[in-house]
Amino acid sequence: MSNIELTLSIIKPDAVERNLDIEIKEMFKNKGFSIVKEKKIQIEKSEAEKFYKVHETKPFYNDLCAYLSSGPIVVMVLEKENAVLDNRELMGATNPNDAEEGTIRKKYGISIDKNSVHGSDSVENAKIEIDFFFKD
Ligand code: IDP
Ligand code: MG
Repeated sequence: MSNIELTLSIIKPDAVERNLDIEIKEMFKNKGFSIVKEKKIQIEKSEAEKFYKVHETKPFYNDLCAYLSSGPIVVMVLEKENAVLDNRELMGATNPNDAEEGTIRKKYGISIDKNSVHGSDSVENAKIEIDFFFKD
């Protein structure tokens, strides 16, 4: 049985700044993801605060929101069988030091905060996050 899903991916400012968006998009395509929507934008800190609201009680929340709004990002809707989990696997662990070989964060991540990509963590959150960026 097929289980085609959509998930939201963000190429974060540290990676866009280093012009890694083309390479990262190639990594998605090579793993069988289709990029069905895509835009390069810069968001306000207030928007980052809404996007990362689940983390509002964390000590790193303010820095995280300042960072996500600090420069251009590439926001994408990815489509694939089991897209949510497969994207999490391709991204690698939150801390690039813990990420497996062959993952995006191992290859390109600089630190736990500058870890190059965001990916939805559940089908439910993928819907919410896709609406957040692409509901017109
Ligand atoms: P995820 O991006 O792998 O889903 P989350 O736990 O949802 O990880 O955290 C969201 C983002 O917040 C991470 O990608 C990372 O940039 C940042 N972050 C998470 N934990 C820490 C931390 O302990 N210090 C600084 N930044 C953190
Ligand atoms: Mg997360």
